Order: sequence, then C-alpha cells, then structure tokens
Amino acid sequence: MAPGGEMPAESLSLAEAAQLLGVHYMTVYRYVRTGLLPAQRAGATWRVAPSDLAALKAAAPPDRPAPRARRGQRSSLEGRLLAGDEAGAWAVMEAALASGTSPESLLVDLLAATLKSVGDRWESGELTVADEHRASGVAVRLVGRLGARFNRRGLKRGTVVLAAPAGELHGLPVAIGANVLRWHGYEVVELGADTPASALVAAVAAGSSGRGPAMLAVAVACTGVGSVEAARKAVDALRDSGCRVPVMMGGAALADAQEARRAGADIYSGRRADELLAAVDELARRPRSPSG
Ligand code: B12
Repeated sequence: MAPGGEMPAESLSLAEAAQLLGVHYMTVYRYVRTGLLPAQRAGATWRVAPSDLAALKAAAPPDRPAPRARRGQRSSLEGRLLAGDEAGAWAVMEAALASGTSPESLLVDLLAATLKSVGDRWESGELTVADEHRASGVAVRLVGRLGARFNRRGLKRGTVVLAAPAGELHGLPVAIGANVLRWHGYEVVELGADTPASALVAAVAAGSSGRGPAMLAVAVACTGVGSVEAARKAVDALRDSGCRVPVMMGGAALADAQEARRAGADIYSGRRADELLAAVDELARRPRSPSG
C-alpha cells in the first residue's frame, strides 16, 4: 500500500495476518507498532494490505532472527549473567540490537527467556541460589541501561501505575513492563517489588490529581503464586479508597483472564510486556471518563 493510500477492500485483520505468517497475534501487532508492517486503523482494529503482508513475508523480518541465532544469543547471555559479567552481557545485548532485534524483543524474547532458563535450572538443582541471584542482579542493571538508552521525551499518552504486590519480590517484570510502556510514550509511576496496598492507593490518588497526563490504569504484576492473593488484597484496598481507575493484572503467575477477574482485576494484561502494552494502548484509545 502506498503511504497514505487507500486500504484495499480485501484487507486483512491482524489475526488473519498472524495466521498467514504463522506467528502469534502479538508478534504481528509488534510489527505494526514498530513500523515493520504498514497498517491502517479501522475503528478499534487494524487492517493490513495483502501486498504489504507478502512483502514482509518475502523479507526476513529484522526483529525475528533465525531460531538458531536466537538460541545462540540466549546461551551467550545466560553464560554472561551467571558469570556476573555485566559488560559481557551488555555486549550480547548490543550485538542483538545491531542485528535488528527491537529493544522490546530484547527484553521479552531474549532477557526474560534467559531468566526463565536460569529459573528452570535452579529449580532442577543444576544452579545454586547464589547463581540465580548473581544473574538477576546483572539483569536488573541491563534493564536500567536499556531503559535509559531508549527513553523517549515529549507529550505523554497517559499515566500508568505499575507495581508488584506486597510480598512479591520479583521486580524485574515490573521494570521491563515500565520500560516498554515508557518507550511507547506513557508516563509510568513505577513502584517496583513488594508494594504495600496502602502505597499503591496513595500513588494512584496522587497520579489522578489532574496535574499530570490522564491516569489510564493501575497494573499489578504477579510472578510468584502467592502474589495473586496479595494482588487481590491490593485491588480491595483500591476499591475501598473509592478509586475508579481500571485495574490490570498480568504476569507469569496468572493462568488466564478468569483468574485475573477472580482476583478483582478489570483487565487481564497477559504474560508478556508486549501484551501489557496492547492492553494499555486499548485503554488509551477509549473515550475518557472522569476517574480517581
Ligand atoms: C530473578 C528471579 C528471582 C529474583 C528476583 C529479582 C528481581 N529483582 O526481580 C529473586 C532472587 C528475588 C527471586 C526470589 C524468589 N523466587 Co524467583 N525467580 C526469578 C527468575 C529466575 C526470573 C524472574 C524474572 O525476572 N523473569 C523475567 C521476567 C521479566 O519474565 P516474566 O515473568 O515472563 O515477566 C513478564 C511479565 O511479567 C510481563 N507482564 C505481563 N503482564 C504484566 C503486567 C504488569 C503490570 C507488569 C508490570 C508486567 C507484566 O512483563 C514481563 C516481560 O514480558 C524466575 C524464573 C522464571 N521462570 O521466570 C524465578 C521464579 C519466578 N522464582 C520462583 C521462586 C519460587 C522464588 C522464591 C520463592 C525462591 C525462594 N525460595 O526464596 C523467591 C520468592 C520471593 C517472593 N516473595 O517473591 C519461581 C516461582 C514459582 C511460582 N510459580 O511461584 C520461579 C518461576 C523459579 C522456578 N522455576 O521455580 N526470584
């Protein structure tokens, strides 16, 4: 489709495009968001021209390196994380960026996947607690460096409060989610790990004062199983405070949308930071109602 041109009548939805490419819906959404796949908005959805899809298929999408290369990057990164080698780990990340991986994919597909492997090896007894702690310490520093490198200035699209609930020490998913939202123009109030419900309530109230960008959502990340109950208590405290800001819940500990709803969430934001972004984008597009 020529830039600014008409979308052909036989245009495709993102779900159809995903099926034709043989990838997940979120992957196609990411292609659209990063400008890799031209698309036009039709109401609340995106439409793609078949010719653009064919062009994307013909060219190897730059943020999808061959699986073998991806595996190679993961094992190099895992080695550097376990050695506590920040400079070496950063070099692996930079090499992946140089080969066309997007910063988001770097966090979600490379770093998060590598940490999962570290966790699995720790669970199987192959790695010690010290190994896991050393690796996650380096990971925290990498997320901070990447966050600063791709930070975007300018008008914000809205404010999102992000936190892990009381007792939940996994702060990396929050930091990763915060980076991805900031890169896409959102103001993020990042409360990090182990946030008491009262602190969450106070942060949402402060963010809803009308002085900054409109408050879009409060999003709670659940990574360990115990965190879901803590998240439910946080939602109760928010509701008790009279907060009408939509509450999102996501992360590895939530099985599905039903579990998130049972825990009191209005919106389930999935297991990956790019799904969180899609959920926030969806809210940002809705007409605003007074909240607070
Ligand atoms: C690093 C790590 C730690 C570090 C955390 C450091 C830090 N600053 O975050 C430390 C050492 C503190 C730790 C502690 C523990 N850990 Co731990 N940990 C991990 C490990 C290796 C990586 C976690 C991680 O950061 N992953 C990378 C993230 C970025 O990936 P992700 O979870 O997919 O994150 C995405 C989503 O959350 C998403 N997202 C989706 N929706 C939303 C919504 C919002 C609002 C946000 C913000 C984000 C978001 O964004 C992220 C990117 O896509 C995992 C292994 C694994 N499988 O993940 C175990 C793991 C999570 N830990 C585990 C356990 C058991 C523990 C301990 C109980 C160990 C112990 N006995 O002490 C404690 C728990 C402490 C507590 N009370 O919370 C288990 C959890 C099992 C379970 N189901 O409960 C795991 C799975 C390891 C295992 N295989 O058993 N851990």
